[in-house]
Amino acid sequence: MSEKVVLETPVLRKNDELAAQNRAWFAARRCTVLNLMSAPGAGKTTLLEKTLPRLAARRRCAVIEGDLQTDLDAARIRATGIAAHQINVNSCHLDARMIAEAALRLESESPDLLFIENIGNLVCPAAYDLGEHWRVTVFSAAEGADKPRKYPRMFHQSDAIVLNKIDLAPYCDVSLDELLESVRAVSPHAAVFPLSSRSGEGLEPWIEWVAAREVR
Ligand SMILES: Nc1nc2c(ncn2[C@@H]2O[C@H](COP(=O)(O)OP(=O)(O)OP(=O)(O)O)[C@@H](O)[C@H]2O)c(=O)[nH]1
Ligand SMILES: [Mg+2]
Repeated sequence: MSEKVVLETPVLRKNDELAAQNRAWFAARRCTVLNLMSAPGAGKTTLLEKTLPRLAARRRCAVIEGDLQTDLDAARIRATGIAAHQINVNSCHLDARMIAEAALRLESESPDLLFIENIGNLVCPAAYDLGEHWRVTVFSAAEGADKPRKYPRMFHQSDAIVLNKIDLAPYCDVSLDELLESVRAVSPHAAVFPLSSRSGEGLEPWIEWVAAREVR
């Protein structure tokens, strides 16, 4: 345990320094950055596919996509007409250095709203500040009402929590009330958005929350 602390601390300290530089770099360009985190398959890309066209009239959007392999997600985003840059990394999380490099590639788009889709993982991304202004956890309601309590860090650190796939909850014996209680227990102050990216139910409050985000 003590060995783990010795190894991790300098890595995270260096990452925090770079993240602070990223935040200032984005702020100087009036670019608001959202870091979307979740377990694999919770619906981050689907949520973006539904969200981006609704924002297009109000905000100039761009996306950084993180994945181990393939540029499938970036292709899905580009199909909506929004610029996307894919990062492929052999890692369970994105870090601030990767974002610094990727942001340069999207600079010519001069986005005022930049989404980062993190690597699908409910644990590691929570430890790495990317220089974002807002953190969002996307959780699939099909995965069980106990999960926010079992994997609290990501939920606890998020400004907003999207409870996606509410259309599936009844088929998975998941009580939405219990899930909301579990979320509130670990993250009492986050904005919570139960919705279905598939049916569009509940999407509107989420869109309005995103549209109102500014650099902070
Ligand atoms: N029923 C239902 N399915 C959904 C919903 N949102 C996403 N899906 C499905 O869930 C699967 C995974 O969605 P993605 O958007 O690829 O998830 P992701 O979080 O981007 O996945 P990774 O990038 O691989 O971590 C796809 O088959 C989607 O069609 C939803 O609200 N309801
Ligand atoms: Mg994805």
